[in-house]
Amino acid sequence: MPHRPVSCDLFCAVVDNLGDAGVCWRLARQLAAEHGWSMRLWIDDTAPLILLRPGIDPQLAQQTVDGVEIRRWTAPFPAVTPAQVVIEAFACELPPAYIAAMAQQTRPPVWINLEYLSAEAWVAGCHGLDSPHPSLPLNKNFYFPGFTAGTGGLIREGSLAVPPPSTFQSPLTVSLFCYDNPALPRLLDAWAAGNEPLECRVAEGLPRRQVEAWLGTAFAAGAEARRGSLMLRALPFVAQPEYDAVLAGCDLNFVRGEDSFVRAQWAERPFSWQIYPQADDVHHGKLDAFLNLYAEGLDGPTSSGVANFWRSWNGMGDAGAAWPAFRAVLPALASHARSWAAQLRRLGDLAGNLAEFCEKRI
Ligand code: TRH
Repeated sequence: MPHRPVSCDLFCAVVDNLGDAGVCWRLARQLAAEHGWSMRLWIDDTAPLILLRPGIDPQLAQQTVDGVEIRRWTAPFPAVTPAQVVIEAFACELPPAYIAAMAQQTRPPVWINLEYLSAEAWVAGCHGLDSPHPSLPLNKNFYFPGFTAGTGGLIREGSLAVPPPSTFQSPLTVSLFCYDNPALPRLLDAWAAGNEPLECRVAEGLPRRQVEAWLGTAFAAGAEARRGSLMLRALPFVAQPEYDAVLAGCDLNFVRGEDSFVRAQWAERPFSWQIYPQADDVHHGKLDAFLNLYAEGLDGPTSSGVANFWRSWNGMGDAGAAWPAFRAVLPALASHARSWAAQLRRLGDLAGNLAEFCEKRI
């Protein structure tokens, strides 16, 4: 590790939801804690961050939490000395004044564009490629998280414990974190009408509001409701580390987007993923790209049980009808989840891989 801590500016523009902030906060904290980097996180909206890490003060334009200097990204952008490493998360487009300052540095910063997570086959071929700036003496490197060799791997903190395998006691325990999902009411119907006792722990926000609509009665955080074989518990929103405990405490996890999707894989339990919906159903191809990777090594019934259910959960079928076949393969999926996570760990973690990539170029 270089003597003087590496300085790094990480830029995050919050598009919607929590994931942009969720991924950037995890990465910033890990680079500071595990690699001793001097981290400065520029974020244009701290609201999601405060949910993910209670204690962050929304009033402060500048504060240091968990070894990360958090700065509100405002326009006009303040005149600061660019860091040695500049991470532009999810192609958020850096402030022009900051780019001009980067070009003034005697040693141009290592400029990283951290891409969204995708399982598509082309990702490994684009990982690490660089593109020279059209007019300034700067080079941008594209850095792709991923599930295969040749990518940057996934975010995984060194301190993250591997939970004990689930035991599938009765009731079956399920956590629910999703977007607005038209497939949900049919699934809740199937669970309520089923023979097996099932406890569904419902995350705050979009999931709870949809369950409340299905119940037709108030269902505030902390509330419980029973319908036939289905027991529903409304969870409060918990900080990121506690969310890992929610995932580790269930037999099956419904997750979405990017960060919770990755955490579900580190929880080494069966999961169902609602991918971030995009126009023209572009996300369907991305879903299948991951399914093809994830289902490698699974036998026919397990693979089709997963594929049919996930596709139904993402608008391509009836999740209520696809549930029994998915339920039947959960034990097989539970052991697959452990070998899958072991396979992912062999890629190294994204923060470690990124630090190595950058430190070679500083
Ligand atoms: O919130 P998301 O839907 O974020 C999305 C995705 O990142 C998507 O890729 C991106 O394009 C879009 O934003 C703009 O889902 P995600 O990525 O799972 O982020 C949710 C975060 O919330 C994650 O860090 C886990 C965290 N979380 C908690 O910390 N506590 C909780 O109680 C819950 C339910 C979630």
